[in-house]
Amino acid sequence: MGFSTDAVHAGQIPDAVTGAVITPIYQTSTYAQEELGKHKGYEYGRTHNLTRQALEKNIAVLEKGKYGIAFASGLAATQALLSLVKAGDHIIASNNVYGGTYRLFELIMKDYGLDFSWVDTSDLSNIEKAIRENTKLVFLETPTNPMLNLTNLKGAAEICKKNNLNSIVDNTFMSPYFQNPLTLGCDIVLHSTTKYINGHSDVIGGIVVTNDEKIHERIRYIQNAIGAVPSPFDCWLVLRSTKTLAVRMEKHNQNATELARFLSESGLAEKVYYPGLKSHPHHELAKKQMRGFGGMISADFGSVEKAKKLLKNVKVFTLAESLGGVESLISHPASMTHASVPKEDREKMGLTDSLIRFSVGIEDVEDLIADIENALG
Ligand code: P1T
Repeated sequence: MGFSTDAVHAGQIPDAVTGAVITPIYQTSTYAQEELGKHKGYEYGRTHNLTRQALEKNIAVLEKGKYGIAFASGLAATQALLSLVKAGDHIIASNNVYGGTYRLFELIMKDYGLDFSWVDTSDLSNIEKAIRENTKLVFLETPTNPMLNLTNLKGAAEICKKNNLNSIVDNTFMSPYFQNPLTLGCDIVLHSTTKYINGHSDVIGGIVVTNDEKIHERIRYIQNAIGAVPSPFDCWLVLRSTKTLAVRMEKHNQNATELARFLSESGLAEKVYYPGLKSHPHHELAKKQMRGFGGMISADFGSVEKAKKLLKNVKVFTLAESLGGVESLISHPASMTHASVPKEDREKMGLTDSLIRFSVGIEDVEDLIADIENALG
């Protein structure tokens, strides 16, 4: 089936009792058992929930994977993946990831005996050079948040296979509509469903997708044992949203393409980072491994004063953390999403104090362009 057909139908079984077309919200913490040891396969809400199962199946199909395991947030999903390694193991990670991922790895999990190397994975030789005896995982984010750098996933997956390492890809920025890392040979896909997959800025959630039975078994075990599960209502909201993922992503992509062109041609910004621009260093790779360029743009306005003026005066864009919703958001990564990253490391990758990140929504693009012009006017 095509993506949109799967988005609407995969994992959606009409309710057995009433025939309800939409999967019900099974808002229950436990299930009646007929007698000791005899039940319908549902024992306890943390372990089993049919609304959650429907969501997991739906997103697994969209990511071309066999198994989906849902979590209460993107970071809870990331944390669960670290249970694939143990104290003394080493992980290679993209040097520019979401600031919260950096904080979890570097400022929390390091204290539990894990070791991390942060490398620019857009150059595959950096991954090879960082491999040690005790390396177990390669954690990739592509395009990265907020610099929008790309990693060649096919090449990275080959290196991982050759060296017996598991590859994880945070695919949040592209959503399964524009990029499917499992089809490029990667082992695990991770999403913050808070972003494009839910798309309406009203849920915090995460999911892991894989084709590997052993990884699935381990992460499923962790989902229950640690218990960071999403609520049935949140699963239902996300399931409602995946049905329109394709149409939303098309519009995000179209609006961001126009806005990126405007920002770079108008001269309002000094540097514009968007994989769809020919000037982007990884534009050719973007055309190959993605089916669109997404809705995220970063731009350096050259001075903190100009950046602040823009953030203060926009009216259609909302100054807020997060991304991927139908409404356009604007943010200041250095002081907001990436404040945990040391300033020196931020600046090395171009994440300056005058960098602004745009999450381009699905409004009329003329209004978005006028909003930026007026704010700086
Ligand atoms: O917020 P949460 O659902 O826990 O997801 C964390 C996360 C993981 N991966 C990526 C690429 C992300 O962008 C995020 C969350 N990001 C933001 C809140 C933000 O404004 O960038």
